[in-house]
Amino acid sequence: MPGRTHLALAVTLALGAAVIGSSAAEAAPGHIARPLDATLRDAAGKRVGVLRVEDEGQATRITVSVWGLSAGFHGFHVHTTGRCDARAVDPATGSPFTTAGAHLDLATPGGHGGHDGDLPALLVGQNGTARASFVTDRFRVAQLADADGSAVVIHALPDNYGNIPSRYTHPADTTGTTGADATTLKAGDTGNRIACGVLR
Ligand SMILES: [Cu+2]
Ligand SMILES: [Zn+2]
Repeated sequence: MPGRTHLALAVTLALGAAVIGSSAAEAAPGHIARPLDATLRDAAGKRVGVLRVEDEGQATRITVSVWGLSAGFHGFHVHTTGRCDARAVDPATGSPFTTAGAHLDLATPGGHGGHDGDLPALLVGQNGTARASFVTDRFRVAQLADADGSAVVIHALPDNYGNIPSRYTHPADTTGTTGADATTLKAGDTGNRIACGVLR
C-alpha cells in the first residue's frame, strides 16, 4: 500500500516540523511563556499573599494580593534567586530570606530604581491588605524562569527608589558624600525582608 506509506511519512514529517517549530518559538524574544505563580510567606511560614507573573503583549503583567501586613508602603521587588529560606538571616541587618539574593538586574548593573526587578511599592491599607496589578517591560516571564529561578520579596519599609537629591549629605562612602549612598543604591532603604515567594 504505497499510498498509506506516503501518508504515514507525511504525518511523521509534519510532527517533526511541529516539534522543531515549538522549540524555535521558545527561543524567540516574542515567545509567550507559561505564567509563573508565587505564594508569599512571612518568616514564620504564614501565607501572606499570592502573586502571578504573565507575559502580556510586549510587557509583563504582575497581579498581587497580600494580607496581614502593616499599613503603609512596602518595598516590593523581584530578587535573583528562587529560594526563600527564613533561617538565612543577614547578620548585619537581621533580615531573613537572604537566599533570595539581590534585586533582579538582567542587563547593565545599576543602582536601585534602575534594577529590572524594581516594582511599584505595595500600599497596604488599615485592614492589612493590598492588591495591585501593573505591567513592566523590564523583564519577560522566561527571564525569571532561569536555572536558579527568581523570587518576589516584600520589605518592611517604603521604597525611595534611590531618589535622594544631591542636597542631602552623608558621611563619605564609595558613592561620595551627597545624594544616595551605597545602602540606598542597593535597595532603596526598604529595610528587612518580611515576606518572600518563589516563582514557579
Ligand atoms: Cu527587595
Ligand atoms: Zn532595586
